[in-house]
Amino acid sequence: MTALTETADKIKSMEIRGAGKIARAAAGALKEEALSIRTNDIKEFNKRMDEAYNLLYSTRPTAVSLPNALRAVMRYNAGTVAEARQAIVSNADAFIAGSENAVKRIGEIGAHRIKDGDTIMTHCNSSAAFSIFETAFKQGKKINVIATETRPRQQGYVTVDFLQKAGIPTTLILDSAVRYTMKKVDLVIVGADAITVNGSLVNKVGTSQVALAANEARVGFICAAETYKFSPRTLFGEMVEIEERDPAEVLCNELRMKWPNLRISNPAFDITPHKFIDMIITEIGAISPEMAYWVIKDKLGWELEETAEANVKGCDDEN
Ligand code: RI2
Repeated sequence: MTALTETADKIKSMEIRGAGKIARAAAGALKEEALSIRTNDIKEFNKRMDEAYNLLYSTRPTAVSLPNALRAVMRYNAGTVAEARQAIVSNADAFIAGSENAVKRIGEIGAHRIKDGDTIMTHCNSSAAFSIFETAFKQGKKINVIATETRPRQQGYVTVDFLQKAGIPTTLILDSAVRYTMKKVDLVIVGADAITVNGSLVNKVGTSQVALAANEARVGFICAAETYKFSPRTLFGEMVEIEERDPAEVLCNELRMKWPNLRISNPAFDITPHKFIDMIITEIGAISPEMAYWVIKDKLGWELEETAEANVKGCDDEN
Protein backbone atom coordinates (compact mmCIF):
# COMPACT_ATOMS: atom_id res chain seq x y z
CA MET A 1 0.00 0.00 0.00
CA THR A 2 1.37 3.43 -0.93
CA ALA A 3 0.95 6.66 1.05
CA LEU A 4 -1.62 7.69 -1.56
CA THR A 5 -3.83 4.59 -1.31
CA GLU A 6 -3.49 4.62 2.46
CA THR A 7 -4.83 8.19 2.66
CA ALA A 8 -7.63 7.38 0.18
CA ASP A 9 -8.65 4.36 2.30
CA LYS A 10 -8.56 6.38 5.51
CA ILE A 11 -10.81 9.07 4.01
CA LYS A 12 -13.23 6.45 2.70
CA SER A 13 -13.42 4.61 6.02
CA MET A 14 -13.67 7.95 7.87
CA GLU A 15 -10.52 7.32 9.86
CA ILE A 16 -9.67 10.73 8.45
CA ARG A 17 -12.87 12.77 8.63
CA GLY A 18 -14.19 16.31 8.88
CA ALA A 19 -14.36 18.36 5.69
CA GLY A 20 -11.28 20.47 6.47
CA LYS A 21 -9.11 17.54 7.55
CA ILE A 22 -10.13 15.55 4.47
CA ALA A 23 -9.08 18.48 2.25
CA ARG A 24 -5.70 18.90 3.98
CA ALA A 25 -5.02 15.14 3.92
CA ALA A 26 -5.85 14.96 0.20
CA ALA A 27 -3.58 17.93 -0.58
CA GLY A 28 -0.79 16.26 1.41
CA ALA A 29 -1.34 12.95 -0.40
CA LEU A 30 -0.98 14.63 -3.82
CA LYS A 31 2.24 16.24 -2.64
CA GLU A 32 3.63 12.89 -1.42
CA GLU A 33 2.64 11.25 -4.69
CA ALA A 34 4.38 13.98 -6.72
CA LEU A 35 7.54 13.45 -4.67
CA SER A 36 7.44 9.68 -5.04
CA ILE A 37 6.80 9.28 -8.78
CA ARG A 38 10.04 8.14 -10.43
CA THR A 39 9.99 9.30 -14.04
CA ASN A 40 11.45 12.09 -16.14
CA ASP A 41 8.67 11.88 -18.69
CA ILE A 42 6.24 14.75 -18.04
CA LYS A 43 3.38 12.99 -19.84
CA GLU A 44 3.80 9.90 -17.67
CA PHE A 45 4.07 12.13 -14.56
CA ASN A 46 0.88 14.04 -15.44
CA LYS A 47 -0.95 10.77 -16.08
CA ARG A 48 0.08 9.39 -12.68
CA MET A 49 -0.98 12.64 -10.97
CA ASP A 50 -4.37 12.53 -12.74
CA GLU A 51 -4.84 8.98 -11.46
CA ALA A 52 -3.99 10.12 -7.93
CA TYR A 53 -6.46 13.01 -8.28
CA ASN A 54 -9.22 10.66 -9.46
CA LEU A 55 -8.59 8.17 -6.66
CA LEU A 56 -8.81 10.85 -3.96
CA TYR A 57 -11.77 12.55 -5.66
CA SER A 58 -13.78 9.31 -5.56
CA THR A 59 -13.36 8.69 -1.81
CA ARG A 60 -16.26 10.76 -0.48
CA PRO A 61 -18.74 12.69 -2.60
CA THR A 62 -20.24 15.44 -0.44
CA ALA A 63 -17.57 17.63 1.18
CA VAL A 64 -16.70 20.13 -1.56
CA SER A 65 -13.51 20.99 0.32
CA LEU A 66 -12.06 17.80 -1.18
CA PRO A 67 -12.40 18.67 -4.91
CA ASN A 68 -11.57 22.33 -4.17
CA ALA A 69 -8.33 21.23 -2.46
CA LEU A 70 -7.45 18.76 -5.22
CA ARG A 71 -7.97 21.37 -7.94
CA ALA A 72 -5.96 23.97 -5.99
CA VAL A 73 -2.99 21.57 -5.79
CA MET A 74 -3.26 20.43 -9.40
CA ARG A 75 -3.13 23.96 -10.85
CA TYR A 76 0.22 23.72 -12.56
CA ASN A 77 1.48 24.18 -16.05
CA ALA A 78 4.97 22.72 -16.35
CA GLY A 79 7.26 21.58 -19.14
CA THR A 80 9.39 19.30 -16.97
CA VAL A 81 8.79 16.87 -14.13
CA ALA A 82 10.97 18.95 -11.80
CA GLU A 83 8.87 22.07 -12.44
CA ALA A 84 5.63 20.16 -12.04
CA ARG A 85 6.80 18.56 -8.80
CA GLN A 86 7.87 21.92 -7.39
CA ALA A 87 4.53 23.54 -8.30
CA ILE A 88 2.50 20.72 -6.73
CA VAL A 89 4.55 20.79 -3.52
CA SER A 90 4.21 24.55 -3.20
CA ASN A 91 0.45 24.48 -4.04
CA ALA A 92 -0.15 21.74 -1.45
CA ASP A 93 1.86 23.54 1.24
CA ALA A 94 0.01 26.80 0.50
CA PHE A 95 -3.38 25.08 0.64
CA ILE A 96 -2.64 23.33 3.94
CA ALA A 97 -1.22 26.46 5.60
CA GLY A 98 -4.13 28.57 4.25
CA SER A 99 -6.64 26.03 5.56
CA GLU A 100 -5.11 25.97 9.06
CA ASN A 101 -5.04 29.78 9.15
CA ALA A 102 -8.66 29.92 7.98
CA VAL A 103 -9.81 27.73 10.88
CA LYS A 104 -7.89 29.96 13.32
CA ARG A 105 -9.32 33.16 11.80
CA ILE A 106 -12.86 31.72 11.94
CA GLY A 107 -12.28 31.16 15.66
CA GLU A 108 -11.31 34.81 16.15
CA ILE A 109 -14.19 36.21 14.09
CA GLY A 110 -16.78 33.79 15.46
CA ALA A 111 -15.81 34.39 19.10
CA HIS A 112 -17.19 37.95 18.77
CA ARG A 113 -20.66 36.43 18.40
CA ILE A 114 -20.42 34.61 21.74
CA LYS A 115 -21.44 36.34 24.96
CA ASP A 116 -20.24 35.53 28.44
CA GLY A 117 -22.55 32.87 29.89
CA ASP A 118 -23.86 31.59 26.54
CA THR A 119 -25.07 28.02 26.10
CA ILE A 120 -24.23 26.87 22.59
CA MET A 121 -25.51 23.78 20.82
CA THR A 122 -23.43 22.02 18.17
CA HIS A 123 -23.99 18.97 15.99
CA CYS A 124 -21.44 16.39 14.81
CA ASN A 125 -17.77 17.39 15.01
CA SER A 126 -16.44 20.48 13.33
CA SER A 127 -12.92 21.88 13.76
CA ALA A 128 -14.13 25.28 12.55
CA ALA A 129 -16.93 25.38 15.15
CA PHE A 130 -14.53 24.13 17.84
CA SER A 131 -12.10 26.92 16.96
CA ILE A 132 -14.84 29.42 17.87
CA PHE A 133 -15.63 27.69 21.18
CA GLU A 134 -11.96 27.46 22.13
CA THR A 135 -11.22 31.10 21.25
CA ALA A 136 -14.24 32.41 23.18
CA PHE A 137 -13.34 30.24 26.18
CA LYS A 138 -9.72 31.41 26.15
CA GLN A 139 -11.02 34.99 26.12
CA GLY A 140 -12.53 34.20 29.51
CA LYS A 141 -16.16 33.78 28.40
CA LYS A 142 -17.96 31.23 30.52
CA ILE A 143 -19.66 29.02 27.96
CA ASN A 144 -21.42 25.69 28.07
CA VAL A 145 -21.53 23.61 24.92
CA ILE A 146 -24.28 21.10 24.27
CA ALA A 147 -23.08 18.41 21.85
CA THR A 148 -25.38 15.98 20.08
CA GLU A 149 -24.34 12.34 19.95
CA THR A 150 -24.63 12.30 16.12
CA ARG A 151 -25.75 8.84 15.19
CA PRO A 152 -24.64 6.60 13.58
CA ARG A 153 -20.90 7.42 13.78
CA GLN A 154 -21.06 9.24 17.13
CA GLN A 155 -18.86 12.16 16.07
CA GLY A 156 -20.39 13.91 19.09
CA TYR A 157 -17.93 11.91 21.19
CA VAL A 158 -15.04 13.50 19.29
CA THR A 159 -16.53 16.93 20.00
CA VAL A 160 -16.99 16.06 23.67
CA ASP A 161 -13.39 14.85 23.83
CA PHE A 162 -12.07 18.15 22.33
CA LEU A 163 -14.23 20.22 24.67
CA GLN A 164 -13.36 18.26 27.79
CA LYS A 165 -9.64 18.40 27.02
CA ALA A 166 -9.96 22.18 26.60
CA GLY A 167 -11.75 22.39 29.98
CA ILE A 168 -14.98 23.71 28.43
CA PRO A 169 -18.19 22.74 30.33
CA THR A 170 -19.96 20.25 28.09
CA THR A 171 -23.30 18.47 27.99
CA LEU A 172 -23.91 15.45 25.75
CA ILE A 173 -27.44 14.86 24.46
CA LEU A 174 -29.13 12.34 22.21
CA ASP A 175 -29.98 13.57 18.72
CA SER A 176 -33.64 13.09 19.55
CA ALA A 177 -33.33 15.51 22.52
CA VAL A 178 -32.51 18.53 20.32
CA ARG A 179 -35.93 20.18 20.33
CA TYR A 180 -36.56 19.55 24.02
CA THR A 181 -33.16 21.02 24.91
CA MET A 182 -33.38 24.03 22.57
CA LYS A 183 -35.16 26.14 25.19
CA LYS A 184 -31.89 26.25 27.19
CA VAL A 185 -29.80 27.29 24.17
CA ASP A 186 -28.62 30.83 23.26
CA LEU A 187 -26.92 30.02 19.97
CA VAL A 188 -26.31 27.09 17.60
CA ILE A 189 -22.95 26.79 15.84
CA VAL A 190 -22.21 24.00 13.35
CA GLY A 191 -19.61 23.32 10.65
CA ALA A 192 -20.10 22.76 6.92
CA ASP A 193 -19.32 20.18 4.28
CA ALA A 194 -20.54 22.42 1.48
CA ILE A 195 -22.24 25.78 0.96
CA THR A 196 -24.26 26.12 -2.22
CA VAL A 197 -24.53 29.21 -4.42
CA ASN A 198 -27.85 30.18 -2.77
CA GLY A 199 -26.28 30.01 0.71
CA SER A 200 -27.79 26.71 1.79
CA LEU A 201 -25.74 24.46 4.02
CA VAL A 202 -24.85 20.83 3.40
CA ASN A 203 -23.75 19.32 6.69
CA LYS A 204 -24.02 16.18 8.83
CA VAL A 205 -27.47 14.60 8.68
CA GLY A 206 -29.64 16.06 11.41
CA THR A 207 -28.30 19.60 11.00
CA SER A 208 -31.50 20.74 9.29
CA GLN A 209 -33.58 19.43 12.22
CA VAL A 210 -31.38 21.38 14.63
CA ALA A 211 -31.91 24.47 12.44
CA LEU A 212 -35.68 24.00 12.40
CA ALA A 213 -35.79 23.65 16.18
CA ALA A 214 -33.58 26.75 16.55
CA ASN A 215 -35.80 28.71 14.19
CA GLU A 216 -38.94 27.72 16.08
CA ALA A 217 -37.33 28.76 19.39
CA ARG A 218 -35.92 32.02 17.91
CA VAL A 219 -32.37 30.84 18.62
CA GLY A 220 -29.61 32.13 16.31
CA PHE A 221 -28.08 29.59 13.90
CA ILE A 222 -24.48 30.12 12.78
CA CYS A 223 -22.41 28.05 10.41
CA ALA A 224 -18.58 28.06 10.47
CA ALA A 225 -17.18 27.45 7.00
CA GLU A 226 -13.85 28.11 5.31
CA THR A 227 -14.30 29.62 1.84
CA TYR A 228 -13.02 26.41 0.17
CA LYS A 229 -16.24 24.77 1.37
CA PHE A 230 -18.29 26.91 -1.03
CA SER A 231 -19.27 24.98 -4.14
CA PRO A 232 -18.49 26.67 -7.50
CA ARG A 233 -20.27 23.91 -9.40
CA THR A 234 -23.62 24.80 -7.84
CA LEU A 235 -23.45 28.06 -9.82
CA PHE A 236 -23.83 25.92 -12.92
CA GLY A 237 -26.89 24.22 -11.48
CA GLU A 238 -25.09 21.13 -10.25
CA MET A 239 -26.44 19.56 -7.06
CA VAL A 240 -24.23 18.53 -4.16
CA GLU A 241 -24.35 14.75 -3.96
CA ILE A 242 -25.53 13.43 -0.60
CA GLU A 243 -23.41 10.47 0.45
CA GLU A 244 -25.38 7.31 1.22
CA ARG A 245 -23.36 5.17 3.61
CA ASP A 246 -23.33 1.49 4.55
CA PRO A 247 -26.52 0.20 6.29
CA ALA A 248 -24.20 -1.63 8.70
CA GLU A 249 -23.57 1.76 10.34
CA VAL A 250 -27.26 1.91 11.31
CA LEU A 251 -28.12 -1.67 12.30
CA CYS A 252 -25.99 -4.58 13.46
CA ASN A 253 -25.60 -7.73 11.35
CA GLU A 254 -27.71 -9.85 13.64
CA LEU A 255 -30.80 -7.62 13.28
CA ARG A 256 -30.27 -7.14 9.56
CA MET A 257 -30.32 -10.93 9.17
CA LYS A 258 -33.43 -11.17 11.34
CA TRP A 259 -35.28 -8.74 9.01
CA PRO A 260 -33.90 -9.62 5.57
CA ASN A 261 -36.56 -7.55 3.76
CA LEU A 262 -35.95 -4.41 5.76
CA ARG A 263 -34.64 -1.45 3.77
CA ILE A 264 -32.23 0.86 5.55
CA SER A 265 -31.50 4.39 4.43
CA ASN A 266 -28.32 6.01 5.74
CA PRO A 267 -27.79 9.47 4.21
CA ALA A 268 -24.71 11.04 5.81
CA PHE A 269 -25.71 14.66 5.18
CA ASP A 270 -28.73 16.90 4.78
CA ILE A 271 -29.46 20.39 3.48
CA THR A 272 -30.36 23.35 5.66
CA PRO A 273 -32.10 26.04 3.58
CA HIS A 274 -30.43 29.46 3.74
CA LYS A 275 -33.50 31.04 5.36
CA PHE A 276 -32.69 29.15 8.58
CA ILE A 277 -29.09 30.40 8.69
CA ASP A 278 -28.40 33.74 10.37
CA MET A 279 -24.74 33.97 9.50
CA ILE A 280 -21.83 32.11 7.94
CA ILE A 281 -18.48 32.74 9.63
CA THR A 282 -15.69 32.45 7.06
CA GLU A 283 -12.02 33.44 7.29
CA ILE A 284 -12.79 36.53 5.21
CA GLY A 285 -15.58 37.66 7.52
CA ALA A 286 -19.02 37.02 8.95
CA ILE A 287 -21.42 37.03 6.02
CA SER A 288 -25.08 36.40 5.33
CA PRO A 289 -25.90 33.22 3.36
CA GLU A 290 -27.07 35.47 0.49
CA MET A 291 -23.42 36.45 -0.06
CA ALA A 292 -22.43 32.91 -1.07
CA TYR A 293 -22.47 33.90 -4.76
CA TRP A 294 -19.87 36.62 -4.12
CA VAL A 295 -17.60 34.28 -2.17
CA ILE A 296 -17.73 31.79 -5.03
CA LYS A 297 -17.16 34.50 -7.64
CA ASP A 298 -14.44 36.53 -5.89
CA LYS A 299 -12.65 33.98 -3.76
CA LEU A 300 -12.94 30.92 -5.98
CA GLY A 301 -12.90 32.82 -9.27
CA TRP A 302 -10.16 30.72 -10.85
CA GLU A 303 -12.09 27.58 -10.00
CA LEU A 304 -15.15 29.08 -11.63
CA GLU A 305 -13.30 29.84 -14.86
CA GLU A 306 -12.01 26.29 -15.07
CA THR A 307 -15.46 24.84 -14.37
CA ALA A 308 -17.00 27.09 -17.01
CA GLU A 309 -14.31 26.11 -19.52
CA ALA A 310 -14.94 22.44 -18.79
CA ASN A 311 -18.67 22.95 -19.33
CA VAL A 312 -18.15 24.75 -22.64
CA LYS A 313 -15.68 22.09 -23.76
CA GLY A 314 -18.22 19.43 -22.76
CA CYS A 315 -20.85 21.12 -24.99
CA ASP A 316 -18.41 21.33 -27.93
CA ASP A 317 -17.57 17.67 -27.55
CA GLU A 318 -21.23 16.76 -27.76
CA ASN A 319 -21.83 18.89 -30.90
P1 RI2 B 1 -14.72 20.68 9.84
C1 RI2 B 1 -18.06 16.58 9.01
O1 RI2 B 1 -18.40 15.53 8.14
C2 RI2 B 1 -19.27 17.18 9.70
O2 RI2 B 1 -20.42 17.19 8.89
C3 RI2 B 1 -18.75 18.55 10.02
O3 RI2 B 1 -19.77 19.49 10.33
C4 RI2 B 1 -18.02 18.89 8.72
O4 RI2 B 1 -17.40 17.66 8.32
C5 RI2 B 1 -17.02 20.00 8.79
O5 RI2 B 1 -15.96 19.69 9.67
P2 RI2 B 1 -17.86 14.00 8.35
O6 RI2 B 1 -16.49 13.93 7.71
O7 RI2 B 1 -14.06 20.85 8.53
O8 RI2 B 1 -17.84 13.68 9.82
O9 RI2 B 1 -15.25 22.00 10.39
O10 RI2 B 1 -18.85 13.14 7.60
O11 RI2 B 1 -13.84 19.96 10.85
